Amino acid sequence: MSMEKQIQQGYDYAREVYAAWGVDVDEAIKNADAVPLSLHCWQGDDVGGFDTTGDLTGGIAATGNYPGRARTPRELMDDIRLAYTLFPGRKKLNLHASYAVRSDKNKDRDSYTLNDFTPWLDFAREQGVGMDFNPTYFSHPMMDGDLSLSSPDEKKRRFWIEHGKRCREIAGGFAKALGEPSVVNFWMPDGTKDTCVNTKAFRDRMTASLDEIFADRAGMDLAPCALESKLFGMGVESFTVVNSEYSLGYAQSREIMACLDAGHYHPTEVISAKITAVLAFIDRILLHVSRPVRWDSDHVVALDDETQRIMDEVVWNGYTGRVAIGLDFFDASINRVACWAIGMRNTRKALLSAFLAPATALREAEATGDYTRRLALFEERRTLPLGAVWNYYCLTRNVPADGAWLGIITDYEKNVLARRG
Ligand code: RNT
Ligand code: ZN
Repeated sequence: MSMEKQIQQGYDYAREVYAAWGVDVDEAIKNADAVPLSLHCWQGDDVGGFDTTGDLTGGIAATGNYPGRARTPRELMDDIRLAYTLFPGRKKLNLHASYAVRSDKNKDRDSYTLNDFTPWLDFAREQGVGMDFNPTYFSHPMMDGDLSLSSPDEKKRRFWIEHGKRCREIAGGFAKALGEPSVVNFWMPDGTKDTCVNTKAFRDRMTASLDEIFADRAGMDLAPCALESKLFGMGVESFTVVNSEYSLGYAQSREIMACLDAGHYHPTEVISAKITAVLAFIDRILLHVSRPVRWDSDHVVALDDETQRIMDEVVWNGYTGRVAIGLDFFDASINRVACWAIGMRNTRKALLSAFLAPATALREAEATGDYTRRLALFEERRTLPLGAVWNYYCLTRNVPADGAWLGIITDYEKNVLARRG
């Protein structure tokens, strides 16, 4: 039997199974397909970027040295171009400021303009995707150790304030050019390795800096800003200026978005438990979908319980319009293009599964207090034929089904990545 025929048969079977639960498979596919997922450029080159030559700093690390890292904007675009053919659904490109292709080599991060990202804008146009953006508060000589916006060094602090403002302008440019809002995510490593005495002073300086960056409210529609919290970074273990409480308070009081990264909390704390709590008081959030293995390790997103719970919470509570979703991981120990494909396919699969779930039956069980039935349904849902619907979805979008995409990457590795030296 041809693969196409097999997939069609699987779909026919799955459609009936789901119909028995009152679920319309085609509707679920349409809904899952429409949610934008933002692909992070930094998986392709181990968060290296193109505007500095130094080491990665800021308490984050990509471990491994698998061959084939993208070394130039061209190579990174080639890799992303291929990755985009390996998963279905609406996508965006998530770029860091450090990936500037500078029009003038003397320009620094405090003076970047849209012109320094022209090749990326052209690439986004070519691919028909929107763009998200991130100021880069790490891997740069103007960092004060691990401090940026909270630095007591006024010259450095001012440099990073200007960087934040430039990034808002650039993202506004992306949004105008592409006709789709560009979310600007602010994450900075600021904190101290050992116990901090004057924690208030650091936070006061951070607040003053952020307030200056966000003072101009114009442009927030086209380029909405988010603040990402963190628990700790390597070398920044004892005190983090923008921790969870800080970011939620800031985002709520200043009417910006909060960014929740799956790896930025205590090991048993999960962001799926926070989504409707945060959205009760904050208008929109950004999610960094990642996989923390014992710590903020940024492993490739798996189709695990937490990824599923995240998507269930977003979808079942009707929050797809108020939640922006980006991927955030960097694994240098395996094929980097495969990382994108695996992470994106899993994230989209979790979305599809959320839309396919017997939500009406689940809600009914809960509403009638029948928690036994609710649990039974939750468990039976795990073995519903998601894979059959997924493969059909891929087929109809001209994207390889499960089992058919890895070979494409293996060829690319042989013909392109292995030659990079
Ligand atoms: C770091 C944050 C942040 C970065 C990217 C590169 O802990 O998660 O989002 O991963 O900005
Ligand atoms: Zn993140």
